[in-house]
Amino acid sequence: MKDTGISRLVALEKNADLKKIGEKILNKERISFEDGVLLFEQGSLSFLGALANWVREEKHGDKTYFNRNFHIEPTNVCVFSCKFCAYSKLYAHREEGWELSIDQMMHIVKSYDGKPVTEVHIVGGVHPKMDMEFFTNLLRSIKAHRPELHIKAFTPVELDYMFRKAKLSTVEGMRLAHEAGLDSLPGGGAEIFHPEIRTQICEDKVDANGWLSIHQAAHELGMHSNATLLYGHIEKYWHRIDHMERLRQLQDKTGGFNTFIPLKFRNKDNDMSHVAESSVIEDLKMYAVSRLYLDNFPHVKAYWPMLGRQNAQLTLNFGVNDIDGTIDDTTKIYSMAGSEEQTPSMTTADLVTLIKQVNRQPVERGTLYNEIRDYSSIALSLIHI
Ligand code: V47
Ligand code: SF4
Repeated sequence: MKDTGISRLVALEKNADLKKIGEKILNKERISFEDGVLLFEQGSLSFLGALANWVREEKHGDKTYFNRNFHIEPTNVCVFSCKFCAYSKLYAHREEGWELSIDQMMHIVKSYDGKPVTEVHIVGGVHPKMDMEFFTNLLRSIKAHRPELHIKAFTPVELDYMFRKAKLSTVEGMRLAHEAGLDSLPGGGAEIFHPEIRTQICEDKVDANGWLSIHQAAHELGMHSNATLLYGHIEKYWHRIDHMERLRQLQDKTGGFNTFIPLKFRNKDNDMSHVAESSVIEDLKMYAVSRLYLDNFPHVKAYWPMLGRQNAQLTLNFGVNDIDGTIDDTTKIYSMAGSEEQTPSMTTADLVTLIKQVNRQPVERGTLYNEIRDYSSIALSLIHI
C-alpha cells in the first residue's frame, strides 16, 4: 500500500464497523451488501472520499479519461411512461415530438466528416414504427459511410421492444444488431432495478432481469457495455446497493462492463417534480460508494451535462476517473429535465482545462478505453476543436 495517509485515516476511524470496512478496502477485499449500506448511512464524506480516491488512484493514478463523441436522438416519441422522464411524448401526442428519418440521421453523421470524433451515441424514445429493420438499416448506413466510427447505441428498453416486435430471442436479436454494426451498449434504462421502486417510477418498461439479460447477451458476443443507476429520488440506500449488487454479480460472470455512471435525478417538468433533488454532498457520496462497491468495474464516470462542470470536477476526488466526452448541443434528454447544462457542448480544450484545474491527467480515449492521446503536456493553444 503506497499511501500511508489513508492507512492512518482508517486506523484513526472511531466507528468500529467503518474501520473494518476501511481495512477490507485497503486489503482489496470485497465489501458486503451490509457494508455498502453502512457506508451510505454512517460514512462521513471525508472518509468515503479518501477511500474512493485511493481506489481510483490504485486503478488509474491521476488519469482522467474523456472521449470525442456526438449524440443522435432518433425520436422523443415513446410508448412508455416513466415518471421521471421530461423528454418523451406519448405516441398519441406525437405531433409535439420529433421522428428522424435515416436520411436525417445520416445528415447528422455526415456533418462530422473530417472531425476527430470516435463515437456516436444513439439513444431515444421507443417509437412503434422504428423497428429492428429500421435500426439495422441505420447501423449499416453509418458503417458503410464511416466504418471506424464506434456505434454505442440503444438501451435494453429499446432493444427489448425491437426484439419482441420482430419475434426474436434476446440472443438472436443481439446477434443481428451486432452483425449490422452495433459495437457496444450505453448504460441507460437501468434506473433502479428493485421492483419496489421500479414499479413506481417506470413500471411498463423492461424489468431488471430483462435489462441484465440483454447486457449479458451483448457481453457473450464479445461486446462491451456501460451501466447506470438513477439516484436521488424515492429510493433508499439499500435499493442502490441492491442495484449495484446485481451489476457486480453479472460483471463477475462476464467481465463485459466498462463503466458505471450514477445519474442524478433532475426534477424539472416531469411527473416527479414534487420530489426534491439530492444535495452535492449526497452526489459525492453516491460516486464514492459506487467506486468502493463495484470493485470489478474498471471505470466510474461523471456525466457532466447532468451534474454541471464544477460538480463534475469535484467527483474526480471521489472515485471518478472518466468525464464522458465533448458531446454536442443536440442532447435533449437532460436539458428537458432541468440539467445544469441547457446546451451541453464542450470543446476538447474546455475538457482538458477542466481536468487540469484539479491536477489530474487528461487522456482522450476511444469507447473501449484505448488511449488516443495524453494531453498533460500539450499547450491549450495547440488543441483544436
Ligand atoms: O435511462 C431520464 C436518464 C438515461 C432523467 O453509457 C434522467 O455512456 C435524471 O443512460 N433525471 C439515459 N436522469 C442516458 C444514459 C447515458 C448518458 C450518458 C452516457 C451514457 C453511457 C449513458 O437518462 C435514462 C434515465 O436514467 N434520465 N430522465 C431525469 N429526469
Ligand atoms: Fe421512454 Fe426512455 Fe422516457 Fe422512459 S425514460 S418514457 S423509456 S424515453
